[in-house]
Amino acid sequence: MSSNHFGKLLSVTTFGESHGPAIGCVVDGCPPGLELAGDDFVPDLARRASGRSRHTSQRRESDQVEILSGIYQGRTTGTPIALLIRNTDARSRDYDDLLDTFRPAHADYTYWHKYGIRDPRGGGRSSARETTMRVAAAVIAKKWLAQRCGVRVRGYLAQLGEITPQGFAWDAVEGNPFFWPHAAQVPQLEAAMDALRKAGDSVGARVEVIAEGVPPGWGEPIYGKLDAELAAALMGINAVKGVEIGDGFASVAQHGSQHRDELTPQGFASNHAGGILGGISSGQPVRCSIALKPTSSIRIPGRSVNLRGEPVEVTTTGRHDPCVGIRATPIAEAMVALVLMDHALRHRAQCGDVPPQTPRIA
Ligand code: EPS
Repeated sequence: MSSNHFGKLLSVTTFGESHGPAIGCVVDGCPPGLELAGDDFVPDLARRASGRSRHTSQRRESDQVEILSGIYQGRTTGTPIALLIRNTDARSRDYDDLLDTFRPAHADYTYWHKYGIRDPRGGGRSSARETTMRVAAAVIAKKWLAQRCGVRVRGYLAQLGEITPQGFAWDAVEGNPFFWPHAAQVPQLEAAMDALRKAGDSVGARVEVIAEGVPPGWGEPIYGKLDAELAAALMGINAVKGVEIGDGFASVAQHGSQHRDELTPQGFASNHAGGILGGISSGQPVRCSIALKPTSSIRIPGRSVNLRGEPVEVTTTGRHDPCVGIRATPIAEAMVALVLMDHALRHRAQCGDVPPQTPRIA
């Protein structure tokens, strides 16, 4: 009912609030024998963290993972893996003005109506701080997928406001704080973000994730379709307002003769489907992208109401991201990796002994 949990054979439960003592997760269903240590979590948590450039929130958390269970002699034991990260840089006074009102476009209003109580400090449970634990959990999934299945999940920022990449190189993506695939445009992005920050406004973004090496067969008809579960997982990331699989909404204007991915003995002739046919992976790269809305916590005053329903003006101060999309690439990768590992295990459980009858083409 309370939905702090997702996944079937690989499941993740997260807990904690942005300004509570700690956030954490329990990852259950990871097969035994995977080497896992605290250092494994460092790179991806650093990629997601705030305060690593002037273009993100300046809250600086150490994001040090404590592994509380599920590991013996450096390997997973098959039992629940509990991970904990202590919050060390919460500044709750920034939220004093929000005790009595709601930020427009924020979860403040809906949480209040649903629960009748809300932790306004840092947005409480609705804070993007929670995504830290998704990324931590997915470190396990990414490692297992890479080692056991040869699957690599990686993403990049595919649009920032109106700016789109004018070139593409995976090598460029990790070389700038935006996860942008074309290094020559980074000064343009920096200028756009500086202007936005000065104006106290925010902007939306698009992130694309591609999973390579996924074999044919992952995903389940009818209600466990791989694309449906990816969409749900990606849509569940804070600020996400749209998900596309493959060509997504561009498919609307395409003809069947153009959209269909023809099969040849050398492989598929194209990948409009995003690597998923009938809810099951085809063996092509799985391609998804997400639309993130502009952050709701901005300095420009906006109209709202207070708890009594009276009109008020809200201005958000404190440490916020002018574009949450900048930090969303590792989070989107995480959700894709967690869904893929869950489906890999589900496929292995039901169909692991189905013999291949036709050569694989992709
Ligand atoms: C967030 C607001 C800011 C961000 C936070 C997400 O927190 P605070 O107001 O407490 O400084 O820094 O992001 C993180 C702490 C994080 O680790 O991602 C929000 O409103 O969602």
